[in-house]
Amino acid sequence: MSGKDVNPGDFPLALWPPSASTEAVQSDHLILGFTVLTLLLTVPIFLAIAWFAVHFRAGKDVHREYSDKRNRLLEVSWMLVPFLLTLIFFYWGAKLFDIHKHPPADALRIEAIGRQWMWKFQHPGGQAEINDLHVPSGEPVMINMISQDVIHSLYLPALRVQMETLPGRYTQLWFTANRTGTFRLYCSEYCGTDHSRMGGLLTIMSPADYAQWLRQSGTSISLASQGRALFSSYGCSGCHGAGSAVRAPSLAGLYGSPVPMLAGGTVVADSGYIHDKILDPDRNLIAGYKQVMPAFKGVIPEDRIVLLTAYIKSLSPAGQDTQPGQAGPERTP
Ligand code: HEC
Ligand SMILES: [Cu+2]
Repeated sequence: MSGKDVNPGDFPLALWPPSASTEAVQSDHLILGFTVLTLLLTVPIFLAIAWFAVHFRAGKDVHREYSDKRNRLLEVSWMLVPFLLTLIFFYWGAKLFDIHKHPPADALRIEAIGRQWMWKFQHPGGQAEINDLHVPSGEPVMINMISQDVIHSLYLPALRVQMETLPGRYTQLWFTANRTGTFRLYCSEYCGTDHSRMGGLLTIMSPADYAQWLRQSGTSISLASQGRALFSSYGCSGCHGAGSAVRAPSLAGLYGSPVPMLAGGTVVADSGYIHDKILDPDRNLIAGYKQVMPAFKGVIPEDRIVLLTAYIKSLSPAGQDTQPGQAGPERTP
């Protein structure tokens, strides 16, 4: 275990939380820079208002005549200069937003499920944890998340990242931590009675400590292999398996490839598509098949959809790199 740099109970009201990534520091610079600019633009106005209020107060003998002196250059410049200055922040903010929206393709992928009132995290090797999250430092980590019930929001203040978890739709956030330590994680979207308890600790470990933590934490059955077991226990293999009497599409090679739709056009089979197809197969009907698949909405919880998707993913070359070895392709004709 790495040393604990921060004791989460120590500074419950710290206004400036510790930062644990270079992107976090960049966000801080943006916020500080914008605060300074806002002060530069507003403080002189408030000082002037105060001065005018005192100087021109009722009863004081001062010059109050209308003046027709005009300085066009001055008037244009005090609109244009603040506009251009704030525009810099628009580009700066958009650039950071763009970085936050595009996780690197080789990022370590951790699945998160929010539900009233807990977080569940699933690592690719199958290790699962509740409320606490362990991640390695020095490498990009992408958290792919969804909600089992209402809207939640995963907030990792030390990394300055926060993302809503929505029912029925995957959202992502990513970061590369640059130090080890223990920090807080929260749900930052009011989600019911025990919302305030929906949080835990984020532990950032050195890659070696993380590898050791993975080895020590329970199951060594990968998400894909757990998914393969579910694939037969839910009866999916009865239709999608080799030699099935039902005419159902082969799921080998599905992940990442375009699927022709009955309504025309194609849809690329990503996690979101597979998720929707399992829960509500009557939506997005596929060309060339008779839809006989039962809807699994309300039957299969989100954390198991993640496992099934990991299994289906492992049947494709596109999913091989993230789920090495474990599940051998089970090809259907
Ligand atoms: C009764 C047979 C049957 C069962 C059981 C079944 N499916 Fe299907 N499945 C189908 C059929 C038929 C389709 C094509 C539906 C269409 O026309 O849209 C399909 C489509 C799919 C697709 C989209 C495939 C593509 O090529 O785009 C996925 C993913 C899928 N099923 C996963 C599953 C999973 C996971 C399970 C188990 C939880 C399951 N299915 C259970 C018959 C079945
Ligand atoms: Cu919540």
